[in-house]
Amino acid sequence: MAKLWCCWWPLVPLLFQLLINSAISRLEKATTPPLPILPLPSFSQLKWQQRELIMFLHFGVNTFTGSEWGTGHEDPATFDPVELDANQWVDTAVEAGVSLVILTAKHHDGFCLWPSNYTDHSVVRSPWRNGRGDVVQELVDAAKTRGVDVGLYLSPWDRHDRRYGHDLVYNEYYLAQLQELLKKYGTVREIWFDGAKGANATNMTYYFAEWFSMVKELQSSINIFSDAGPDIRWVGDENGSAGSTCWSTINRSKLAIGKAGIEDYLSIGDPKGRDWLPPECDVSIRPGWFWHKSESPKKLSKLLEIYYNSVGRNCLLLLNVPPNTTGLISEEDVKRLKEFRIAIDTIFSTNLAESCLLVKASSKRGGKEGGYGPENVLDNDHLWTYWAPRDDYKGNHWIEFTSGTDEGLRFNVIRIQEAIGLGQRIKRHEIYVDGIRVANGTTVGYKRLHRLEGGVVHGRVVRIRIIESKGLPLISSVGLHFDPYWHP
Ligand code: FUL
Repeated sequence: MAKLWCCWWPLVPLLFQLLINSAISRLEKATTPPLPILPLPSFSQLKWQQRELIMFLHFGVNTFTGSEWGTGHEDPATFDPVELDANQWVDTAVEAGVSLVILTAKHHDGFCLWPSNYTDHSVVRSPWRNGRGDVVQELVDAAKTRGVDVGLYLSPWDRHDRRYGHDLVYNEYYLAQLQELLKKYGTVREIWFDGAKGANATNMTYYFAEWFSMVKELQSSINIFSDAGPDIRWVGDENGSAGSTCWSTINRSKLAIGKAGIEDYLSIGDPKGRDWLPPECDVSIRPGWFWHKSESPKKLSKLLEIYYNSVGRNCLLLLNVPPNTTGLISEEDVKRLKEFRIAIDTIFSTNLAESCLLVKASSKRGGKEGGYGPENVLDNDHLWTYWAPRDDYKGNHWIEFTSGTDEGLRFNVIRIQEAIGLGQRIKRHEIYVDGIRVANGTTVGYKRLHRLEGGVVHGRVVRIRIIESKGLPLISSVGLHFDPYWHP
């Protein structure tokens, strides 16, 4: 017996190692996700990004006086939207596929759409609802019933209040109003700090640090919008168009609210940016922000162009639809919005890539069972399931779709989405159909849409090549679509 043990004992460490290895390999069964590349979006920024389309409601004394920037001397008696129905506003939003509506609680003229305790320049002095109305409350109630979120715009520039220009008292006044709005009306998902100020306006220092801290203290899930964030940045123009290169990353230290000359930086962002600060494209469905009798809504083709240049360039589209003097969104705007929604659904509800026989890629993380195969780009999760190449793959990264039919694929729009939860990465990409390049671009981000300048293409094999990226490219979704409204 002793002899037998003698010849076996040198094998004990080996057996031990085998046991450990098998335990580890059981643990290693699921391939781990790749490392993120910083900076990353916050939870609220990620939720916001998925909204794609949000609605602005510019409403106030300007609606009645026909101006865009009120003087601050307007008589509150002019505000009398006799048929105001916030349910109609929110129904219009829901039909357009909007999940967040942002109201101008106070524009530059200083008139408050809620009964503020800190000024009488408000609905209280108007004939509307005999001075007992509250537009903010009516919007909040209508939105709540329909499961829509609310955001508020509180203009820093106030042309009415006499405290404006006196730093301490005006900042106290502004903070008091912020507290009213953020305490009294339930959850507010976005707050808009507009950077506009007239050329001859009184000098004034805004205490942004105090404002932003107070906002975050009162509303944990809110996103703060301004020229400089801290959560959402202005895109640098008001035509609803982002740069064709558009990074969600930027350096906040280079930005300031109301600063001129940074528009291009805002529009393009910065691949080396240390802050995740995605852009929002604000634009009005009409020429003005406020409703004016003589103006009409943009054509459907214009709205679609805006959609491709904003949502299709890694941005959110904040589309303004101003209620009119009766207090309703005009029928022609409602109709145009419906057409817009129908068009978006028509274009994107069918993904021809799903009909492909074969989807393959240059490499995939974790091999066959890794869970990061190219087929992930065809499911409905556009964030957390994605195609990932192998860590050590050195060649060009590509993903390819092959049609199984003789007729092949006929499309004029290509959609690519990155798994931005792990950082924005792609710097340059190209798209080939049967070996011929049909489109190329730089950034992708949450969503990149190529509406083909050359019109419809017809072919069997579609390949997306990632020419340059920060680390490995991670693609969460690809779509090949047909846009019947596009006639280049
Ligand atoms: C600008 C303002 O001056 C406009 O009136 C409008 O509110 C727009 C959204 O922002 O800076």
